[in-house]
Amino acid sequence: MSTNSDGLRIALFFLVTLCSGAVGDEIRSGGKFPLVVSTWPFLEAVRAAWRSVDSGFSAVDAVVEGCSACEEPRCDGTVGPGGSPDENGETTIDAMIMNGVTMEVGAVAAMRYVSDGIRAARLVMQHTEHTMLVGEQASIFAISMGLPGPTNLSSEESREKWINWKKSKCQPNFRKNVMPIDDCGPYSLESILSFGERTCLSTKRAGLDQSGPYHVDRHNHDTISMAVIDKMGHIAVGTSTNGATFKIPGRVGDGPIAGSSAYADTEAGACGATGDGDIMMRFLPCYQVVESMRLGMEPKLAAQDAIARIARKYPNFVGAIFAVNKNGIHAGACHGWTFQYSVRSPDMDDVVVYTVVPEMPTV
Ligand code: SD4
Repeated sequence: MSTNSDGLRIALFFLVTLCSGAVGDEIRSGGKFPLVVSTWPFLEAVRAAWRSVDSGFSAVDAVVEGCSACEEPRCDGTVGPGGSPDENGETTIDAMIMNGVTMEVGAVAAMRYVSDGIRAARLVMQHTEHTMLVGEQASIFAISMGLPGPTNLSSEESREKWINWKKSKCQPNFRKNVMPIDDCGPYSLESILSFGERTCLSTKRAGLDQSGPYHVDRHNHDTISMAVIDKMGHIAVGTSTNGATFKIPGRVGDGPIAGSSAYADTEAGACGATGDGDIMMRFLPCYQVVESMRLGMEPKLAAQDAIARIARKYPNFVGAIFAVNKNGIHAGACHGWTFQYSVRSPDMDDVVVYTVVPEMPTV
């Protein structure tokens, strides 16, 4: 959550970057390492990661500190507990961590009753041979390994949001090709078939306008995705989100999917993503970005190329990416919304927020 002075800092920076024409350009981190990069102006999260990595902790430790600092105050309502109620009004957590030295990954998906997403993900990475645990079994594992729970992850705000959504007949929602199209469930395929030809099904979407998807914006759909390069030059990434508001229970977004919401390889660089995970996870954009940088592409072009590949198939999708290569050069690209990402490096007095406007790539 930004303080007033954070808000002022962001406004000032926005003005400065607009005036200098530096919005969205590729930036070289002067002092090099350590380096922290995060989606959105999650200033306290970046500061927490910075304190950790600057005092000598590893990139993995710093990612955990940074993402945790966003989970506790529920950044933007969509990270940590108490946000994004699903169709049943429940909040669940998706989170992932990746060590770019060992390529180990730990993730939890649709985790219930435990609010510490990134810590649960680290437990999976460091204390199992697995990569991902899901649902209630992820919660049982996390609690058995010492995390607090079971806890009700709803908040007054998420309950109110859900009650209002129920009152508006569960609109909008994520159903398609089912009946009823304009009310709450139970939903069925049978009743729609009675309308006639099966080819008509594609026009029967519940709560969705054919011209565009469920409206995705920062306040129903958000992720902290963070990359840290530590003093050794080792890279780690992590993500945490409570996903998409009014999602169908059981839905898992891109947050816990390595290569989609984030990816790291110390030999190449890192990437973090935010946006419509249901679309983005079909393209593994962060894997693409890191592999492009490995082949020599500059971060700006790598990020633009990954976003453009999605936009060609889904022109209405909303999403954004930051890319940072192993030398600390960073950039962002976005589609459908204006994106901001935050950086802290040794040559900065505090976190700097970069603004990226949507654009089609020149390639
Ligand atoms: C998801 N991508 O679950 C995540 C949440 C998000 O901005 O919005 N990120 O789809």
